Amino acid sequence: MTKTVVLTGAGVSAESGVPTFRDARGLWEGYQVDEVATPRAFRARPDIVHAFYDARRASLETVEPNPAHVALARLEAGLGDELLLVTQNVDDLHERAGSTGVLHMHGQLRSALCVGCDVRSPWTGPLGDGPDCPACGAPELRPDVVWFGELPYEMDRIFAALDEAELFVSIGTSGAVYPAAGFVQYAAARGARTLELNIEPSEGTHWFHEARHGPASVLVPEWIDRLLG
Ligand code: BJW
Repeated sequence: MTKTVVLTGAGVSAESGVPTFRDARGLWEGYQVDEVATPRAFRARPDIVHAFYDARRASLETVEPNPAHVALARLEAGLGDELLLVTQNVDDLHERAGSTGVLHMHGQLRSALCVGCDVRSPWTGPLGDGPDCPACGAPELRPDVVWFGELPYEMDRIFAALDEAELFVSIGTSGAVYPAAGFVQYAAARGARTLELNIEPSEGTHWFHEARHGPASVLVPEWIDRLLG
């Protein structure tokens, strides 16, 4: 079996109705990135930042996994421990499709992080009304997402898997945000074959050995059918 690292981005959830970030009508249309996606923005205007994430958390109730998420769950069943599925997405559509070992490097909407005690708690409701932390009781919860300037989660585990990977596949990400955008070069330098599946060439498309362009709901099941035979 092939040791495989798959990286997904907003494009894998686009056909489920979750907006991407940088496309037209993306999440940041109407917002400046630095209004909502930095620790400084949160300190300056927690009301705006909470409203942005509370709305996105609530909208998860209206979306469902698409065939790309379902196929990736099938890949996990086929490859077992040989697969590490890393997502930049903060939605839970991989889990709802049946994936169990997903590494959310940019955090999760359905989780809250306590600024006081650093404990992460499952969370489905709003945070804007200042609820207490279930662990320490302080009313200091923030969205458990990784903003610009913060360290993404579990980087050691990701780079260890990239060190060993024979195949690295990037799905539905623009390649605009580091460190995820650098995984392709890192994996290729250590001997992995690299494949991009995206609706259009990403910013880093030239770094991949192979790139296929089309909707994730079509390309991902096709690729996985062929891989699993
Ligand atoms: C489809 C499709 C369909 C559409 N089918 N495809 C150089 C090196 C290292 C770091 C930096 C650097 N320069 C600057 C930095 C710092 C910064 C950074 O990258 N800035 C850039 C603006 C340049 N990075 C950081 O600050 C990160 N931390 C960090 O670097 O710490 C230090 C460190 C050093 C070394 C090792 C480790 C750490 C933190 C970044 C945090 C990003 N956070 C966000 C917000 C999360 C919360 C939230 O959701 O609101 O994460 S930003 C946003 O972008 C979000 C996403 O996960 C991320 C990536 O976006 P993604 O998924 O690619 O979405 P889009 O919209 O950009 O693209 C979608 C793609 O899908 C497009 O290509 C479409 O065409 C395609 N598509 N429909 C297939 N149907």
